[in-house]
Amino acid sequence: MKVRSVLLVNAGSDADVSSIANDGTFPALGVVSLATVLKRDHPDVDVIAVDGQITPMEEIERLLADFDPDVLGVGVLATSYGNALRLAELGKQAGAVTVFGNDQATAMGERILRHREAVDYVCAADVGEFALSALVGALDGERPIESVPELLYRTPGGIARNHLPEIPPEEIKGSGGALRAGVLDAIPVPDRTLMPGANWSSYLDNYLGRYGAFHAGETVTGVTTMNRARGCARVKSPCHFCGIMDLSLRFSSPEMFWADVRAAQEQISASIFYEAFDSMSSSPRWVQAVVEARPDDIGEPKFFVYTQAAETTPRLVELYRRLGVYRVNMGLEAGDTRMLKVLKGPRDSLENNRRACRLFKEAGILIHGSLVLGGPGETPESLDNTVRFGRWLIDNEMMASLEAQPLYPDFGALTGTWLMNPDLARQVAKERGFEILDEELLDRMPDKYGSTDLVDFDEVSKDWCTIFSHAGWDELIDATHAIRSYAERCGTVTGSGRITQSTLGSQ
Ligand code: B12
Ligand code: SF4
Repeated sequence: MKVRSVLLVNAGSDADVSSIANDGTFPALGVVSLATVLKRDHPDVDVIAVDGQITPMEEIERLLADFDPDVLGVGVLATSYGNALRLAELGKQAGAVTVFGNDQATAMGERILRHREAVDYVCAADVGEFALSALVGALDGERPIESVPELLYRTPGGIARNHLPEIPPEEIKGSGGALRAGVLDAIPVPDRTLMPGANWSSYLDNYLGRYGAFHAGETVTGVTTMNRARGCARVKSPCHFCGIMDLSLRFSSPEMFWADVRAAQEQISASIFYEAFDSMSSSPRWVQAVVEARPDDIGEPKFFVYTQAAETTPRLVELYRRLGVYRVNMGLEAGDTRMLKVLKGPRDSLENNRRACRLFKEAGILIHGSLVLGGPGETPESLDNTVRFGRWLIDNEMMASLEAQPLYPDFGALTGTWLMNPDLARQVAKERGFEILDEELLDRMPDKYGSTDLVDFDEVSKDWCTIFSHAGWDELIDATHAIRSYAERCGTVTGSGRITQSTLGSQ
């Protein structure tokens, strides 16, 4: 076949999935970046990228029928799998080749191909641009399918996976230290005009509706996500609930960072940038290099970045201020030192959380925080400490937004790995000093969740709670409500991730 048109859709959250504070306010950059590389490598192909999180499903269905793409690519998260499958079925009926990517596809690729005929390919790459471009080349008959990086597909001998570098070595400029430092320069600056203008207007409207009050006296002209660094210093010992697939530290050059900012200013008048670097505090040296390379004529872009309490120092805060950071996303996780050490590691503590929050408050930097309830060994007392910490944060006017949710054991995270491997769970419990509270249920987990592609995330969270938490499920839900309703009463934006609205119940 000759591929003439590609439709890329970030699937929106399935019905009933509870909203997080930032849902619909920042763009799904993945599909835009994929579209950019496709246009560069295959200039004759028509490409459209849309975000299903803010585009009604009927509109996407209409687009699918009118555009009639040869290839339909869908970005799939655990919380959007139902919508993604519906799109794949419609695409298949219309004769398109279908390919899934993003976190759910990476974690569940083999199961998806085993259970879902409507899905032809799964791309398990963290950096998916070059894989998708190579897939289009393979469909055009220009290269073998076996050469497409991190692609999963059916063969007469079973499901194959091409374990190949996701960024082709020839795309990486420089060598040695420079290679690691600038590896993400291989990803071109996204052409944000490949996503419809209506999507960009919706992000801006949603953002202003939720956070406009924090920008009094200033004109916000556009919001965007950008991603010029990935990874986290905890790569060898991640937080137990962290489901991010590849935590190795990778960067773009500072020049590329600013080229990306400038392009977004020109293309969609962006003035607010969500840099999705998983942990910006993990590399103050890179932040400093970016600050030093700041062009004089770049204006006043404002940044929202991920940071860790344990890595927050006065020097880092000063670097953030010079960069233009106005808000940080900090996974505070708990208000109880014992729980913080179990969930994250020895450097974390309630005092460290408080210290980091004070430093940001003094610097006038807003905080988006989240709390995870029901970690291993959670007790009613530790839960209470976390609820009290939530109130302290709000009373001290430190929070632009505060989320709370029961722990979801992502199958890509250590917590999910323990469910799939009960012996490992027992060994870790012994080493880290927490108990297995329901041995029989733990032993049933691999059979219950090990081969299906349809995981009910409320149920798996409840099972987790029964096995690992002394505080019961109802107590976790009550604590979630206590934190969220206090936030709402005080005018703080709030939300909960990876749980359905029906399970959460009304406020
Ligand atoms: C920024 C961000 C957001 C933003 C923007 C939304 C978005 N969809 O990107 C906001 C704040 C709005 C958001 C919302 C949500 N998010 Co979010 N978010 C992120 C974050 C921090 C970065 C994503 C990003 O922009 N990366 C940069 C871009 C360039 O890369 P990318 O999106 O990963 O895409 C690349 C690859 O995945 C792949 N790829 C992606 N799609 C496709 C499609 C095809 C066909 C192919 C071939 C490849 C491919 O190629 C892309 C380019 O390299 C990630 C964490 C992380 N580090 O990935 C979490 C993350 C993706 N979010 C997550 C969740 C749970 C959510 C919510 C469901 C929250 C909720 N309500 O419960 C919603 C979902 C909304 C939705 N359906 O889009 C989880 C997903 C977990 C999972 N296993 O499914 C993550 C991994 C964080 C985590 N560990 O908990 N999120
Ligand atoms: S949750 Fe954040 S701090 Fe923890 S390992 Fe993942 S990226 Fe790093």
